[in-house]
Amino acid sequence: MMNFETRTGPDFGSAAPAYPAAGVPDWYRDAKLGFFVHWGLYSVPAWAVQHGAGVNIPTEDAYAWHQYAEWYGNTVRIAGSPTWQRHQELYGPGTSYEDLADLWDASSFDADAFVGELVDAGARYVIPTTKHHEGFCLWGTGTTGFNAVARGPRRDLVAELHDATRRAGARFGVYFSGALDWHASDFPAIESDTDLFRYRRNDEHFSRYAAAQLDELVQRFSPDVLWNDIEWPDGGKGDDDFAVAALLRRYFDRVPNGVVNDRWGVPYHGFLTREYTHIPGILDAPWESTRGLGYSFGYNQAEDERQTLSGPDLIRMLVDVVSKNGNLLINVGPDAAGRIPELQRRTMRDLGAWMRRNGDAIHGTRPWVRFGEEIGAPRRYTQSAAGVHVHALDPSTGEFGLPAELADGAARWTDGSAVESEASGDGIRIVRIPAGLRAEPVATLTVAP
Ligand code: FUL
Repeated sequence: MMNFETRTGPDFGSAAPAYPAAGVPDWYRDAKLGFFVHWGLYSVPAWAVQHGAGVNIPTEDAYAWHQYAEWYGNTVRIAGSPTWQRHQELYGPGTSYEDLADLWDASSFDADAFVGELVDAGARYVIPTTKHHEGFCLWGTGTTGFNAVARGPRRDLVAELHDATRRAGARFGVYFSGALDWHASDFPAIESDTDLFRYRRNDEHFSRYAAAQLDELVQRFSPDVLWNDIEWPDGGKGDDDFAVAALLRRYFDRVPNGVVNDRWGVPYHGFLTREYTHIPGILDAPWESTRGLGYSFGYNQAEDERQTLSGPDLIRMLVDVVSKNGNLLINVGPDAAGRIPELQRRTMRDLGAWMRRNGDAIHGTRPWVRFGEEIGAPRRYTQSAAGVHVHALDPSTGEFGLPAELADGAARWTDGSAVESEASGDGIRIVRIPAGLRAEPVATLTVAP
């Protein structure tokens, strides 16, 4: 959970490599909602120690008790950790993490049905993990036999997800773990943030390996988003053809309307990433908030309802992020078989139902002059050609104040209910929330310009 955009890598002075022009395409700013899909060998054990209310884990134990199930391959190597202990009991001491590859049976996976659920929830883009820190490639790569076509599922999962996403009319991106690859590396387990930077790969040999993989993904799938993680090896930050600058130039040549994130460790970024972080106000630069529906990205079967965002919580989070100029990249963690666990589907169904009624006040919008009001009933603003959308985050309050700038505009509720309001002091207009909307997670009023 570190912010990788804070590091900018080696200083090359006047010999600095040439980066493509910075920027974020309109389609990305309009999309607002995407789904991350964390799926890998870690989905076989699908387990991390339970986090959340009432669980206090000292900083020095954060890695041994990692909240992310997709970190299992590291956590299991920390002797005595709860993951290590459970792994011995369940699989026997002789079973390595990588042995789980052959236990991975994805036979229930139907890419069209799977992507259909994400798009039904309102997603405009889908970003699966093509290679997470474990080093297992989910596509038929020519760079290593440690991949989903040669082992386990024996299917090209990235190709299937790509084809289904395009068929569903959504944008397709790839997550790629740039400098952390536990399969290709011979490092001890990571037990601290310091270790994380110490045990990243920085050598030229590995830079070439990672570049070949990313080039394959770009050539085969022309992804709309390159979502790199944990930076790029320092040995690949100069002006060689396997370095970030050249990779990005090749990427934008192939996908001129593409976009990249900020986790490359070089002085170049597309959108900014924020992970499990609340942003207090509008950020001028396009940004993306990401998190799991629970405390993990990879499916963690130790979690229950208490750790999982409810539909209404997720909807309020989306509105809050969009009002502040962000996109929400919410994560789904399928089980090994390729199904979305029911607890996550429940939340996604609520989101989808709300988006079908209110999606026009989210997709394609931009922030208003301020993100919302801190005083009185909580509300957030977005705007589009239709006007300013006022989102009441707690409709059970029954009413809220429309600020003076909006008090004279023609207002309408998303569901067509009549708008009842009355003038109050200071040019504010008090709007009463119709009874039929008071149980909504968020009630949205549009005020025409
Ligand atoms: C982090 C990773 O370490 C997590 O496992 C997850 O993939 C998240 C999106 O990025 O840096």
